Amino acid sequence: MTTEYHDDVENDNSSFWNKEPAPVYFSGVSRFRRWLFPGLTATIILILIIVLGASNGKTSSWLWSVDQKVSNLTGSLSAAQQLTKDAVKDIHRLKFSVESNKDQLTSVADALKQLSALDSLSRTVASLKCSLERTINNGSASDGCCPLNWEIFASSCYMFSRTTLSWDEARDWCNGHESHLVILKTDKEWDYVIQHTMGAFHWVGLTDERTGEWEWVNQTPYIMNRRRWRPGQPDSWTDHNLGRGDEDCAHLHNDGRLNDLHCSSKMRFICQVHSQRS
Ligand SMILES: [Ca+2]
Repeated sequence: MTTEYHDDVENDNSSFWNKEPAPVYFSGVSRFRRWLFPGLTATIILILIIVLGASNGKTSSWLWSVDQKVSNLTGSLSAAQQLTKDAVKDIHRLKFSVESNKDQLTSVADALKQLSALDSLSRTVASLKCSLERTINNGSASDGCCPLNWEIFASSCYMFSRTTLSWDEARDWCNGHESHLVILKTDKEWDYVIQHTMGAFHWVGLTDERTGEWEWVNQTPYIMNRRRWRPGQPDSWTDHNLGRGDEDCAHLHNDGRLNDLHCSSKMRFICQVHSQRS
């Protein structure tokens, strides 16, 4: 009984030494398993928190960016609205200005009509003056008669312009005032005209545009006199960048000598008309 008991005890002891480690081992695994799920859960939650946090940061950044864009758009819209208001105001101002200018243009047209009438009146006055002189001088006007404010020299009347025109415009202006661009034939005429034009360019009635040969504006031939021209002129220069053609029109230079120049150039001019004699 004792042995059996001892054996039992031994067995029990054996059982005790042999079986005791097993529960220790299974207890560690059990604890690992017991903490595994909460640990994983906590890790996943932590990862979710981090991801959500990062995502939240990105979202906040995106929302801020959108907010800025909306703010900018609002500002742009306000500026556009202001510009539109300003444009409407400008349109109203322009409309008022156009209506005002329309009235002014009507006034200018009326003034031009009056000027035209004055020009006609001026010619009538000049003619009356001439008739009066003839009456006073028993039927002859000693110095002839010229349009008002024109200079008289020998048997011609001269108009030295202060405005500048192209050669063609100057020719037309003279023709429109019953005269022509000046034709200079005698030394006395040259000297008289040069005295009145020194220091400024003036068109004269000389051109080679029609035939290539220099001729006066009334198509009488010009006899070349080199001393009346500046050295090296006329040269028919073409590098003036003033359009088609070369220098086909003649003008008096600062020193009173001739130069050929492109006809489109603008300068003063001289008109001439034969004075009215009895
Ligand atoms: Ca020239």
